[in-house]
Amino acid sequence: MNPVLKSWVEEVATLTAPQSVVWCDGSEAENTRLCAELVAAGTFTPLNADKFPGGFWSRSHPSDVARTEHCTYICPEKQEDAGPNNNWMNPVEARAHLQKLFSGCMKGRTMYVVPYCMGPLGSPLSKIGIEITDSAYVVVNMRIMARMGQPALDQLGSSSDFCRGLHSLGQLDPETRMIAHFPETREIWSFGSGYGGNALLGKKCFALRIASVQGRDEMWMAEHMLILGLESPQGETIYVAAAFPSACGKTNLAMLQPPAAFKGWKAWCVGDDICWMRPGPDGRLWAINPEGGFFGVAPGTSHKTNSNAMSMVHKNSIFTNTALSEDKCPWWEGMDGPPPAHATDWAGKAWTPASGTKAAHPNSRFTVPAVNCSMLSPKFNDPMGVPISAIIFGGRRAKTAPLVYQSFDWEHGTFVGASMASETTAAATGAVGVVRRDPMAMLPFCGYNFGDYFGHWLKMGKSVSHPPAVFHVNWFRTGSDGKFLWPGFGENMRVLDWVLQRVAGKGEAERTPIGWVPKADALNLDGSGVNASALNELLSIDTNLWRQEAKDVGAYFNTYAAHMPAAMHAQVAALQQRLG
Ligand code: SAT
Ligand code: MN
Repeated sequence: MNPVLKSWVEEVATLTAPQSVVWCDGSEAENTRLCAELVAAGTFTPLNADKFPGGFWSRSHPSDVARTEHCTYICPEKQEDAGPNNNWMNPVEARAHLQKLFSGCMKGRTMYVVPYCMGPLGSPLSKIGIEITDSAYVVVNMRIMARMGQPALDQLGSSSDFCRGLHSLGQLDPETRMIAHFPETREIWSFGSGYGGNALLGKKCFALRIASVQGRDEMWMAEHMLILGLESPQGETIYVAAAFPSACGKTNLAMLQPPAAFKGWKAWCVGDDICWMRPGPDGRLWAINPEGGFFGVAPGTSHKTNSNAMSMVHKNSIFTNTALSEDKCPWWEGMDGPPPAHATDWAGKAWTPASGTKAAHPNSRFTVPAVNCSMLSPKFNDPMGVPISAIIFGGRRAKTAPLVYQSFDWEHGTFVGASMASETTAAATGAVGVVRRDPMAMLPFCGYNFGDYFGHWLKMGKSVSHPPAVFHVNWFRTGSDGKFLWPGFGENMRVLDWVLQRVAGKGEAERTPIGWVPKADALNLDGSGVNASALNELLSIDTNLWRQEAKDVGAYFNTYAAHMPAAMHAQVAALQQRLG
């Protein structure tokens, strides 16, 4: 028994006073028992055993359906280390407050000790975390989302190098909710929420907020990126990583199905949300997906948008805040076929298509084991990961950004990522559709000062002889009629094809003030239904809008004061000069 772990668990049990302590081994038997307990407690409803074997439907508290950024804190000793991009609390004050919240909070409850490994077991890139939680829902979700249980404990051995995560549902009161991170001691304290990103501590809390700090200190990168392999008809596979904000289509892109015009091409999913990258001996960046499953947005998922996801959710999956049909199948808006005549909505109420309300919550989710995905990359469990040839940034923006452009070099690419902006989505509480700066799609997830983070990106680029080429895409550009100009989904392969060509030193491009933009005939649009005038609009750059954009980005960078690298200010000036 690991003595450091043992004494921490005892310390937490003394603080939280649970009725019993259970060490989770991650076994099938344990999972069956916990799911049965969740059914008995009314938290889980078993799904139709023919259509969704091993599946469960769950509803959360109606005030606990998304990440809550206003009560998420980064607590290093110095406020400037958290930066203006984070809520900061003095760690001494935060600890005192949390001690009070957690004191006796598990009375009458079971305390689960959940060991987990982020990354392939045995990989030198993997990291161990321990989550202590009073939620069986969290345990069974963690079992899907990470390599959970005894093998993680075995990998830890007697080491004290693990991320400590303490979680309690508390009373699920939004008023006392708090998700606090202590990057200096690799600790997470999460109170008052059972929602994915707030409660499955291996995911955003560890694999991004804490890991980004570890990456800074150890010269690697923890990024909010999918990882996708594209295999040509000749059998060569190129890997790309892509950063988009939450609920902007990462899971769909990660599971892309090439359209008919790309006969013989195969796509391989390595990950849909998080990417850890390190320099390899060959001077490239090598990436692993630290997760073991997918926690995807259900609404909008259909055979048209993501048929791989539609197939993978039929086995051993958990659905949270979708609707439930009378024959005990999950349902959500945007699914293929007609809506059910009668259903139970995400709030537990009887629902019909005439109700005039959404049956599924816009941020309802499926939790699915990665092994269910039929296009899962054979490299998913490879301890060395995969070499990344291109990084793609993307946001949800109606105007400004063209369909795709390539940065001039790594430094300019870092600037392109740092100046990202996107409309907010239902993945976090608050207004939806408001444009905000979201550098590298990391605004809610970077565990330290963004100024220093951009500096780290610049350093990483210099540390490798073959840094990935950097691109920006925008699937969400609208025309004068307000309609999307680009069909998206599988058709995005047409843009990825150009990206791959550019990586190979081919692909016709035009040098513009913002970067390299494809020449009109450089994209394979065969069978896409996109006509010449739409393409023209998609690739156009409005110089006036971009002058304003450069000004806004400059002002945004200034908020990071002395932490902002001079090279980033120089990029703003260079862009302004190119725009004239
Ligand atoms: O809830 S999560 O943070 O895990 C998903 C997301 O918002 O990206
Ligand atoms: Mn995400």
